[in-house]
Formats: sequence, C-alpha cells, structure tokens
Amino acid sequence: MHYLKDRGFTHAHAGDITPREVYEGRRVLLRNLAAGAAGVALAGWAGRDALAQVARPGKLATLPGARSAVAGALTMEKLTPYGDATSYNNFYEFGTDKSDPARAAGTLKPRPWTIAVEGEVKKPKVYDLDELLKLAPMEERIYRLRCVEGWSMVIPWVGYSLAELIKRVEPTGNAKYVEFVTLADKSQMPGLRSSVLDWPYVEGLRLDEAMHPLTLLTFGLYGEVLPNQNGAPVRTVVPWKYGFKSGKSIVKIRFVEKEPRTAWVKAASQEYGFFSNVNPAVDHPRWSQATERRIGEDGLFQKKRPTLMFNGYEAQVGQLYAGMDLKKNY
Ligand SMILES: Nc1nc2c(c(=O)[nH]1)N[C@H]1C(S)=C(S)[C@@H](COP(=O)(O)O)O[C@H]1N2
Ligand SMILES: [Mo]
Repeated sequence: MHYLKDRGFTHAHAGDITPREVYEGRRVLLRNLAAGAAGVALAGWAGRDALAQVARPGKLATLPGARSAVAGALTMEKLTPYGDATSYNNFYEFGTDKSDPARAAGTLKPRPWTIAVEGEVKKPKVYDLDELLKLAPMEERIYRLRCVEGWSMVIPWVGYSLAELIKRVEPTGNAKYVEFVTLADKSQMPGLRSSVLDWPYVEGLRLDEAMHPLTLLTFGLYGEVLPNQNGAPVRTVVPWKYGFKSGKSIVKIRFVEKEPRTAWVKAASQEYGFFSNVNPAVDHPRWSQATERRIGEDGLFQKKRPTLMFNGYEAQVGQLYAGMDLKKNY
C-alpha cells in the first residue's frame, strides 16, 4: 500500500481508500441538504471533508442518479473501492486476465454509440446513446455483483430499469426472451484475436427477468459514466445472477421466441446454464459456490463470506422461479 501525505494527515493510496465513508458522506450531505435539517452541520462537514479525499480519475463525465426507490436496490453493505471495481474486471474482449481490461480498454470508443432494439416488438428502433441517456430518470443502485469464479463486489451503479426501454418498444406476444449482443470490433478489442469465446459475447434473459425492476440498464458507476473496462457506454447489471449474465458494451437488444444461445452456454453448457442464478446450493462442476471472496477485503485473515441465495435478492426475485428445479435449470 502506498501512503500519501495530504492536508496534514495520512491516508491510503486512492485504490486502497475504502470509499464508503467518502461516498456515504456525500450522500448524507445531499440528503441533509434536501431535508433542510438543522443540526447536521457536523455530518455536512464530515461529508465535505471526505469528498475532498476521493481520488478519482477526474476525466470521466459525472452521471448522478437519484437514490432508487426500487425494493432491494440499495444494499447497505460496504462499497468496494473504486480502484478495485475498475481494475479487477472480466471483459474478455480485452484479454482474460483481471488486469487486462483496465490496461487495454482505452481503445474502446464509447461514442458515438447506438443500440438497435429489434425482433418481436411493435416499435423496433435504433436508439442513439444520447436518447437512451434521457429515456428515463437515472437512479443509483447499490448492487452486489457475484462472479461465477467465486468473488464479489458492491458497486453503486447508475442507470434505470431495463423495463423502461422494454415498455417503449412494445414486445409482441411472441417475445419470450431478450437477447443482448455486445460489441465485437477487432479494431477496438484486441481480445477478439483469441477464440476463448465465440464472438460476439451474447447474453440473454427470459422476458419476465428482463422486465424485473432490479434489472438495470447501466450507464455509470460511482456517479460517473462507465469506465471502458466496466462496459462503456451501456451494459446490463442483473444482480441476482452470476456476473457473466450482465453483458458489457451492448449494441443490440433482440426480442425472440426461443431461448438465446449465449456465449457461455456455447462455450461450456455443462458448466454455465442459461439461468445462472446465484445459488450456493448448486455447485459449479469444478468448484463450490457456497462461499465468496469480497474484492477489496483481501488479506491473510480475510474470511470467506457465505454466498446468498439469488445473491441476497430472493425476496425480490424468488417468485420468478417458483416451481422450477434450480438444479436442472442452473
Ligand atoms: N461483453 C462482455 N461482457 C461481460 C464479460 C465479458 O467478458 N464480455 N464478462 C462478464 C463477467 S464474467 C463479469 S463477472 C462481469 C464483470 O463486470 P465488472 O468488470 O464491471 O465488475 O462482466 C460480465 N460482462
Ligand atoms: Mo464473472
């Protein structure tokens, strides 16, 4: 860890700062300002002081979101440091090492950008990013993200429910699934030279999963637009499923009648199913899914955390799977 001397006190290097106090501080400050509450000067100052410590890249546009009112959308767990959330990534289009995306995704051009919404919808349309940014009010959602590899993070995402977009294009009665196609451009993505996956990276959800208010069409994190390595300029985050279900850098959304053939099902259908709901009772064929490591908490004495059913979102999404055999539908 590097320590910097700053304004008379010592604090950790940017990537090591636990940002919760910092970030919560700003939120407390904003909340107090909004409430006009008296006697909160101390909290306000604490927030401002903390805000001054946030070491951010500073080159990304801000993208604030209002606190979400969607049930389950604001977990109270400690946030993963910004530096970890943006340097420990899976984005195979830029390489398969966790550090590859942060290092190599600078070649991704997130503007101009369009998403073609097509298939079984009454109103197919090619949406420009600027139009998508204005489509619905931006919300902040603090979600756990659990990777199938056995690690997790807690990230304040910014976006709005994918349902906002879906209802505007009016799916037909034949629309049973939604397919997400992500960018596959060799000139921007060096990882496409590898045949580790059958590009483009395709993911899918059942229509009711896609319509669930927790399914987030995501444009930012930590109050800023998405860094390239996190899937700029637009991705999904589906918090009760393993992270790979949340496709990055989406260019097409197709409404279809049959279950989409996703990149991971094509690559290893015995290991990665279409549903891929986080489930501590259903192990991956090569490892247990009962526990997880929280990124940013690494250390000799770090305890593994128990993985929660549906990643802790069972109250919100459990009914989507009523009567289904979750061992078969992994
Ligand atoms: N296009 C694309 N999307 C992707 C991936 C990928 O390789 N390519 N990796 C997935 C996996 S395995 C995870 S865990 C999450 C990681 O998201 P994060 O880096 O923002 O935490 O992105 C998912 N979305
Ligand atoms: Mo993952």
